[in-house]
Amino acid sequence: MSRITRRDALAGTASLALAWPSAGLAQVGRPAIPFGSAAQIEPFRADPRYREALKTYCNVIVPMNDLKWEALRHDRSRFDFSGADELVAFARGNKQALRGHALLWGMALPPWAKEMSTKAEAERELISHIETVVDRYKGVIPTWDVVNEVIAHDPTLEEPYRDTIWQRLLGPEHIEIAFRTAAQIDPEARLVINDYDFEDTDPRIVRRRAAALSIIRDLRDKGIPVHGLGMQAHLYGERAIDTPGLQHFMQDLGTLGVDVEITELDVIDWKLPAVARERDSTAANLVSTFLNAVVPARQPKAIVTWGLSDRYSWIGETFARKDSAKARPLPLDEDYRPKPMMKVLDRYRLGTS
Ligand code: 9MR
Repeated sequence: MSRITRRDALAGTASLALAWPSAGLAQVGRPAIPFGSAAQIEPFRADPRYREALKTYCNVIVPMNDLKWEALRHDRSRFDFSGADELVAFARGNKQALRGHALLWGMALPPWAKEMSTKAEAERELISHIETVVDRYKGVIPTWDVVNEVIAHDPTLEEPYRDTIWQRLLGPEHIEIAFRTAAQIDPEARLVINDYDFEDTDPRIVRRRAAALSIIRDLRDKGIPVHGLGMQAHLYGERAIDTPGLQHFMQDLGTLGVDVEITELDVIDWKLPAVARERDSTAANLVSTFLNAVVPARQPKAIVTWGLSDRYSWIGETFARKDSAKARPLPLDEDYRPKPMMKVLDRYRLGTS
């Protein structure tokens, strides 16, 4: 499979996205942090206002689903890059940076991949998948979520890994294989371990932070390049942010020399009051508390929300409210009007204080 070239993407408009583009007007005191959103191919194709919002607010774009195995590998015998290529071309045309999500995940697999049955088969498929995908976007997608959600939901020190087909067939080595392969194909790429549930005070969350650190330390000890931890940050409206715990976590990541990125920010508002104004203000405060805990302790390489407008989000389906009110997890409302959450993000996006 050939590599995507400048010409393929969008004639003459894009510069190589090896570095983050300028993130806006930095003002004294607080530098701007590259801000962006995941982009879903269906509204991207159908809704011009969606595309406009991506252009207006983002300097980073993440194909939400189109780089997953389910999209790329529907047929075992050929890769389908059509959706990913469309989003990549859009980002490059607008001089936006890209993040790739995700080279390995236990979910969003095509049926044939769920049926793999031997170690050799899993290893062969994993390596050739990563080789093909990273090579195609080499020099174009500078940052990859190499592994997504490999930490157990409730890990122990003995059993930190999530039970997936990769873990069942390859054991913990699946993580090493993924990182090693990505690094071999694109030695310049920033390689990230991406996961959820790091933010609150629950003992399970404390164990998850410890598991992340131990997995990263283990990779580092083996000389495997891991550059960043992606914190998804699907924040629960009803849970309190653990500011000291997060600050400590940032320090520990710093000691390991690992950067942090916020990769899927949104607010799970299923248990918040129905009144939109109240919900929006609680969500904005939560995002503000979270960013205040993280950013001064370790400035993220990027802040990415999992969508921009409440019109399109996974939250309403996955976390259904008891009343029938629509979920309001994102910084723009259904009509693309900025909500209080966007004001909070503006401080980081634009570097204002
Ligand atoms: O938002 C994504 C949704 O549209 C997909 O159907 C789903 C399965 O591919 O994945 C969702 O995104 C997930 C992300 O890839 C990893 N972290 C959790 C996100 C929400 O489920």
